Amino acid sequence: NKNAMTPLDERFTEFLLESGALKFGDFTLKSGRRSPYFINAGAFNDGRKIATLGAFYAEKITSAIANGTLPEDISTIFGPAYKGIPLAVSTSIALTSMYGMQIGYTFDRKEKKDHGDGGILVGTPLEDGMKVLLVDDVMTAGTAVREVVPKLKAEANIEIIGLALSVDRMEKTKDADVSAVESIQKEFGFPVISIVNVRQIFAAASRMVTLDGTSLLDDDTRKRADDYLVHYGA
Ligand code: OMP
Repeated sequence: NKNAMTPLDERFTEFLLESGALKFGDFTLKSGRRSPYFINAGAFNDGRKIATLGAFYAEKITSAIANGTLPEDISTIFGPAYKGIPLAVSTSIALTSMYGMQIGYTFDRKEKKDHGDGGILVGTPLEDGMKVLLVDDVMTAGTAVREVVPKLKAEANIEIIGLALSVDRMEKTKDADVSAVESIQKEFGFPVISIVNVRQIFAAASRMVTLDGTSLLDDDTRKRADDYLVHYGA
């Protein structure tokens, strides 16, 4: 059984599999690429799973604070609607309850609101000088993040201090040989951290065996994943 001594990537891979968030098959991605695996953050759909997910993000974020990648005075966690909302909420809860951090959460509306406060953001309001950490689920090409950054900058003179993902699929962007994560880091000048990347997932899953001693990841699946990464991997 897993305990705190087990590396984060191994514990998180087990959590992905156990939650049904990691699936093998034939999937068409947002980018149009056909992938033999898919990570669905929508599978974290009950109290235990979303609390556990928030705790994983908090663990990754606090180690990034400890090694100087992220500052410790983060004002708020921003999660883009809709899937980023439970991520921002569960991560801020975990950072407060497990690490005693004082931190807000913020998310956007997808629809325009023409009554009441008329605002496009919900949660901790963004104000000049705030340090905002973005959270998102899975990054393939980085499209989602590119859309949200200008929206936040228009709201106030904030500093986006980083982006925390659950899974970095480590894929090349269409027109460059670098990964989407690297190109986002370069383009926006903030660090991108992920709980795991896809190579760590496959390495960890290959080491896992079922009760009858067979590998959890059969050779055929492993090969299709490797082939996919030869083609699209950065
Ligand atoms: P980009 O915005 O292009 O980086 O694609 C990431 C988004 O695609 C995620 O936020 C999901 O909406 C979706 N996605 C997954 O959720 N899991 C995957 O394994 C792959 C994708 C995808 O379509 O690329």
